[in-house]
Amino acid sequence: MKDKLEQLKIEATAAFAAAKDAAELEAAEIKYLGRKGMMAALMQGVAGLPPNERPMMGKFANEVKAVIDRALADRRAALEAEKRGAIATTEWMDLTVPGTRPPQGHVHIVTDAIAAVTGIFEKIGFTRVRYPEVEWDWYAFEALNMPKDHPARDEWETFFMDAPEDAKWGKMVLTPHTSSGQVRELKKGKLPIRMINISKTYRRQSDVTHVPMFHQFEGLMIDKDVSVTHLKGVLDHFAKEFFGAGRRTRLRPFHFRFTEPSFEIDISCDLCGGTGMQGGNKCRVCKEGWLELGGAGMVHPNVLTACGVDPEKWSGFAFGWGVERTMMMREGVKIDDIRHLYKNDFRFLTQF
Ligand code: FA5
Repeated sequence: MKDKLEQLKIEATAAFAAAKDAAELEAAEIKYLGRKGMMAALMQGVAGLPPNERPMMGKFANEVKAVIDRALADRRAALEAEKRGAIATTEWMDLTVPGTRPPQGHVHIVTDAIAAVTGIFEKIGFTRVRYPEVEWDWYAFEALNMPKDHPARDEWETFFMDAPEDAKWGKMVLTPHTSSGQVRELKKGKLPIRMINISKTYRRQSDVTHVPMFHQFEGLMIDKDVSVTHLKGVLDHFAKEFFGAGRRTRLRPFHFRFTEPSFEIDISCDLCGGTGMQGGNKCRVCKEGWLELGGAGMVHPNVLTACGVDPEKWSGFAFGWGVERTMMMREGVKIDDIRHLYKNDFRFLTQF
């Protein structure tokens, strides 16, 4: 038994030392030290010896096993070190080679337009605010000089919330226009005001120029002696900054219950170059060379009064434009259906 153990020690340590890589070392480990390996077999033999021989032989067998274990550990460490040393030649890299850029996304074009609009108005002293996506009837209509059952409300094709009516503020609606932000701002009572409210708005509409969820930007300037000239100046400044000097805008007389006088603002259509025609047909988007971007006017005294502001002392203008439509009219954008913006089609979005 002792000879056999000696023999195993010589053989196993030689086999480990000769292993050229981790796979060979593992095979040798299984052969000599595995559960069904040669060392285990000899250990079983020791267990079967007569009781008087067992302790001495057991001690010797353990010594042999310790030597073999160490030989295995030494070789494993040596192979590891060899491998690490070889990395310098097998796995070198040139840190000066330009890297591969990960694919980079970009913000949605509407988000981009919101940032651009904000930037232009902030530069001329307007403060960006945003108001809730749900609103009370009073803020959306009543305070804006549209009493209950007034037909002017129909224009806003409003979504009503399935929520209890408030005794003071009325029904809850999905904000149909950012003009309710005028009311919220005026009711704060901090005058003068230069506000630009950009928020989400909702209407029951869907076609080439309408989506059920869209954004509006609402300007409100309240001060002493503000006139239509200031309104025109601010809107012309915006149009020049956003669309470039070459585009034309026009103010068209209109009627809103919450402004007096009221206007709609059109811009010459970029899709058809302001001609109203595209390839022998009427322009799909504007049909007439001009596209309406929003409404504007001088804030009606009834609105100021409803919000606790004295119309004898203060006056001002307001305007509300659609962000999506405004963005679509940017030079070169050429989107011929507003609904593309919210289809989440990657092929469409990655064009910008
Ligand atoms: C209004 O919403 C008024 N609150 C604007 C206003 C503000 C007038 C302040 C006076 C003073 P109108 O319903 O026309 O007005 O909408 C304004 C703009 O929002 C439209 O010109 C258009 O650019 C955009 N818009 C309206 N409905 C939609 C829609 N369903 N999808 C996309 N854009 C829309």
